[in-house]
Amino acid sequence: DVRAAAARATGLALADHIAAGPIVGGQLLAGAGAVPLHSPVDRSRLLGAVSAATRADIDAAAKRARAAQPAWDRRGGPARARTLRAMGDALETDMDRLVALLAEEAGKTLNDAVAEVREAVDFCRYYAHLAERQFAGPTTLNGPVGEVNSLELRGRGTFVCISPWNFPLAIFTGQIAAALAAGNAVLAKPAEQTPLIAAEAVRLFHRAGLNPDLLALLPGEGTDVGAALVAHPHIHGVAFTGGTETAWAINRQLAARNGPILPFIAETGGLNGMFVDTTALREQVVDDVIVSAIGSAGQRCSALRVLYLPHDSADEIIATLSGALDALVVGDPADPATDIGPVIDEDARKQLEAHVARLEREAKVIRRLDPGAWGQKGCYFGPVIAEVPSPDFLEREVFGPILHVYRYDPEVLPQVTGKLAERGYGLTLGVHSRIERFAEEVRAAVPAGNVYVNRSIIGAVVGVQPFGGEGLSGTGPKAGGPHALLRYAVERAVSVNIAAQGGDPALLNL
Ligand code: UN1
Repeated sequence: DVRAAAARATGLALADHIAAGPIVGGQLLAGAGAVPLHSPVDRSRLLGAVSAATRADIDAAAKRARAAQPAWDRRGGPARARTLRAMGDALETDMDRLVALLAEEAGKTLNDAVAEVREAVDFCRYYAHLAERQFAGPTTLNGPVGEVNSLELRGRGTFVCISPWNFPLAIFTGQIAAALAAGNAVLAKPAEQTPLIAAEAVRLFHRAGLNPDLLALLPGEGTDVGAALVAHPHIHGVAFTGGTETAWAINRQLAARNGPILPFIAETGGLNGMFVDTTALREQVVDDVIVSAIGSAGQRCSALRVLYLPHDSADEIIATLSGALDALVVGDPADPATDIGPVIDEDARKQLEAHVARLEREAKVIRRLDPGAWGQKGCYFGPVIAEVPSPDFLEREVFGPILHVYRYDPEVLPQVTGKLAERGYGLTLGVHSRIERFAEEVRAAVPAGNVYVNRSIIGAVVGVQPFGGEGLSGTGPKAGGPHALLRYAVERAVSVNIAAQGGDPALLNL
């Protein structure tokens, strides 16, 4: 059993501290300074150290990427797919080690860590499949007699990929796999909290046969390295997953560049709601709400933030939710019995505590789970259920295990959905009802890239539930969907006049 093996491996696998830093041309460089990395599970546990990329490292990586990319692009989709599939296999082979590291560095529970490695594998295989299908050569288009028209997709050049700490392997690998599949080289900036797992992924890509010059790791603290990458003259696009504010900052930086207009692929936050009516199956609602709002310590952009309950069933559902919260086990993520691990760091915990203070003043905290001794050891935050006095109490995403409940009057449902829609996010949306008309009314009123009916609102499966939002939640294209690679590529239409050669469709092959 992989989970048990990973549980044993935790601690053992990390006995030696890990060094992460800039990886350029396959070499780990000294970078600037070495910052120690502590586990959010136990802040006294030193995991390793990371050094930031310097300007010179970034320039060197960009230069190598620029030199290596054209040949990678010319190899074509099917050849690139073979490398991506090898990466998928390598991730699978190293599952135990990666799961152990995810538990230590990111505080992921074993279930979440296993799911995350699988998702990284899925991204590699799915994008390999798209590369084979969409990048195998020009597509012939119908056109006027006397012409041959075709359309081909090519890589843009060098993509900057900036990824978050909450899916430090799956999203990190997914962005890179997409950019590579489309024929690009990549300069990857991992989240500052999770450089070790990112370094492991980069090493695996290289070991899977990828020319090291096509993928550099450029860690950094704060925004310096990210800003230097986005401003770099030799990049051709940016893919970003993280907070909405950071996406605005990147957007401003891109707008200030002269020269080519670069594509910006952003996947950002959500203010995700779930609407329940009186016909919903209550036990199912409770299950799906706990998984969506409290599972993964609420640290998913897809997580449920506001639950809308109709007056008539609110008391009963809230009571059952409180009981379900009490039954959750907060603890060591490497212990298979644990449901909720830590939040990512002290900053996150402080921000969440500040939000709880606001809830205590302006709303009503209904239930809170006590993390017990873990609260002193690591960055643990006791999950909260609170009742809020207005449908638009929450202005923006609060990233952690806090469920806000609002009781609504079904008579004024359009006002309630309207208030949520006005916030401008559009990521996930849940509906629990056995009335189709209710589900349709909610769907029509609230923008969302991913709508889930009578189930949890997290855990989009690659290739099955293409994931990504609109408005304040991102630009698309959806990750793990059939159009995922298109903005990583340029399209070229080629029209050849064959009538001028007496109708011979073939150009002379000289
Ligand atoms: C994120 O949390 O940054 O559907 C996005 C899900 C995940 C969310 C990833 N794919 O829950």
